[in-house]
Formats: sequence, structure tokens, C-alpha cells
Amino acid sequence: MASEKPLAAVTCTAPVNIAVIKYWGKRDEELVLPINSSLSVTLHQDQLKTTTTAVISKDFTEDRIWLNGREEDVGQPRLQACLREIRCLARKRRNSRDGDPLPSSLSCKVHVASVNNFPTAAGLASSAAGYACLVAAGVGLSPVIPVLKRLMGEKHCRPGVQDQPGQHTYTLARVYGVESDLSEVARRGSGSACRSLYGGFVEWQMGEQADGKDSIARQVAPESHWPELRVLILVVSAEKKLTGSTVGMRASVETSPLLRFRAESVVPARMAEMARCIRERDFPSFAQLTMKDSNQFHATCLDTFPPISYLNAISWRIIHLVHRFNAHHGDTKVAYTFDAGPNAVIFTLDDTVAEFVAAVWHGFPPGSNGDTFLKGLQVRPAPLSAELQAALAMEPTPGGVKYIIVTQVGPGPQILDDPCAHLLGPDGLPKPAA
Ligand code: 2P0
Repeated sequence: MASEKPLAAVTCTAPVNIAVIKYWGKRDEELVLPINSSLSVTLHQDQLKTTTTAVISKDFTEDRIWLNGREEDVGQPRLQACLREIRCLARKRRNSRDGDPLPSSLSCKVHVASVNNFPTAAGLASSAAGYACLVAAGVGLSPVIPVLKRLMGEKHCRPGVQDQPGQHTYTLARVYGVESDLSEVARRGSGSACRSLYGGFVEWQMGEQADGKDSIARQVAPESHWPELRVLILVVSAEKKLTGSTVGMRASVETSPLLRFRAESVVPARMAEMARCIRERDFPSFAQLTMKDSNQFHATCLDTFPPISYLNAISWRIIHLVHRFNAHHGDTKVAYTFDAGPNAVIFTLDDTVAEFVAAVWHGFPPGSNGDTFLKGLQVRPAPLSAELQAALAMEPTPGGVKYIIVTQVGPGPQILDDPCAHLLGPDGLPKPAA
């Protein structure tokens, strides 16, 4: 049991992001600098989020971390790099405030606990949300939050979503201000994590400098920009992928001429075009570019030697289903994108969700889990027309899609201003699960 009260405890939440222009390949592995820029959509934390509590105390003798209730090795190099950068940033901030009478807490050890509100077994990338959340909570531990709140006044700390009565939230960027530093720290944990520092639509500019100072994430449009946009996650497999992203992209950089061509000659124009699609809410163009970029990313995986394959037979059936759905309508109403795994992420507009869900239900009928097949936002049931069923021309594959998470674009990390939200108790150990 700790003999003293913790010096500081902060709890934050952070979102998952899905890239529509993919990041694949580093030009500097140590600094986690990409070979191309990327652009992502931040998903809503009501459906998918990581919550992290970080606590510092003079009593702690070592850094410790618990992920989803299990203690993990704190010595992992990425985690170490991230913690080191967080301490560096905290020191920098403290030094920049002349005469600020802050306690010297920077040498203290930290305890961190992190949980996802979605099953890790869903096979969804959680490292981006996880590291973004660690940065949000960890940087908050330098006594920055109370000081900034005092200096800025509560009126500048815009209250965010109120999860529960009495639980105030503050947007991260508002509280911290300086954005480039945070990008750098999050990136050191996992490249795509820097995109989870913002809500809405986010680009990660690759930058040119060798030190990575200009390799930063920034918001292209806020979460309120395109309210009709919906995101469906079709969970195909919960299995751990054969080739991790870091290892996979290293192999692609070393062996794929297509990846080099993509980074140099394709992505720059696509970044500009995607920003335009989002700015003008041009769904058909957004959808087509999203699918093309996913396909090119997977083509570079196949161009890697030995080849990497993340899609499985169900992924391909989903791809065909989407194209046939669009062909039936004579319009691009739905888009797919796949990351380093077989699960599909679908973009569509709210008026198409019900019909597309009916098509998926037809193609991949659930087994005994019909009542839990749809999770997240409510979908009003819609029948599948005989014409669309004929156009899909699919022999049903029962159980091919395990379940669907229906969500939308959401905000960036939030600081929960309520001690009850802490995952760690005053002794710095995980609170017993309620
Ligand atoms: C993306 N992915 O843009 C791409 C698309 C996977 C496919 O970012 O090595 O976990 O930690 O920087 O961020 C996955 O890569 O890799 C990823 P590291 P990360 O979302």
C-alpha cells in the first residue's frame, strides 16, 4: 500500500482511426517517420475507445502497465520510447514556465492501466488508440493540466461529451495547445497513433526533415463536418495476424518496387484529392478513392517478397458484395477498406445503412447470434429486395461475418475530470472490476 497520496492521476479516452489513404512503410524506424502521408477517419468513442489511467507516486519503485486487466512487460522498446518521450515533453514544458512552483515529479515512476471498450479479440487495431491514450494520460501527468486549467480558466477548457452525470471532459488539443510535440510522442509508440490525437478527419503529413519535427498529424475537418457518414466494421476474424504491421512494412520497404512507386507517385495526388472529397462531402469520389487506396496497399503487400496476404476468402466476398451492391444502384453508395487483417471497414451514408446491412445479412447469415449480430448505432430493419438479392448473386456463407459494429465519425481524446473514472486506485493498482 502506498504511504503517500499519488502526486497525480489522470484518466483519458482515445479513439480508433481508420485510414482511407494508408500509411505503409517507414523512412526512419527509430523516429517512426513514414514514406508517405496518410489520411484517416476518427471513429466514435461510444462504440470504440481506449481508456487509460496514468498515476505517479514517489512510492512507486518501477514503471508498471496493465492492459485489459493483465500486467504486461513494460520493457517493450516502443513503450519505453513513448514513456521516455512523455517524460521529455513534461520536462520541456516545465522548463518553459519560468518560476512555476511545480513539484518535481518527473523522476517518479508511473503506473498505467488501459482498457478497450471493444473486444481485443475482434482483431481491430488497438495500438493507435492505445498509444494516443497513453500520450494523453501520460503527458497530462506532468502537472500541466491543473496549471493550464488555472491559467486558461475553465471557459477555455471546452466541455466535451458528458459520458455520465458529473463527468466533465476536456478536449486534448485545447488543454495542451502545442500539437507537433504530441504527434511526435504518439508516433514513437505507433505511427498511426498520431492520427488518433484528433477527432473528425485527420492527415498525418509525412514531413521532410530528418529529425521528424514536421511529421505531424493535423485535423482536416471536425467530426461535425459530415454527419451523414456512417462506418460499419464487419468482423471476419478475431485471430492474431500472421505478419505484424511493423515487420510487414519493413519487408515491403525492402522488397516492393510498387510501394516506392506508390509513395512517390501516387499518394501525393491522392492526399489532395481525398481532402477535396471530404471538404465537399463528395461521397462517390471519397468511396472510390478509399477502395482504390485499400486495394493498392494490399497490392504492395502482395508485391513484397516473400508476399504478405492480409485478406482472406471472406474479405474477398465482401469486396464482391460491395461492388455488386454499387453496380445494382448504378452509383457508388458503399466503400470498403481493409487494414493489416481480414476485417472490413465499410463507409456509407445513413440512408444506405439498412439496405447494406440486409445485403450483408443475406450474404453472411448469422448463426445463433442473430440478436447480437448488430452492435453500436441502431439500424432500422429493411427487407432485401428480390432485385438486389439477384444482383448480389451470392451463395450465402453462414457465419462468415461474425458481427457488425455500426458507428460514425467521432471526437478526439478526452480527459475525464472525475476521480471515479480512474482505473487505478490510490495504491496505484488496478481497481477490482465492478
Ligand atoms: C494505416 N496501418 O494507415 C495502416 C494501414 C495498417 C494498414 O498504420 O509500425 O501499427 O507501429 O508504426 O501504426 C498499422 O501500422 O505501425 C497501420 P507502426 P502501425 O492505418
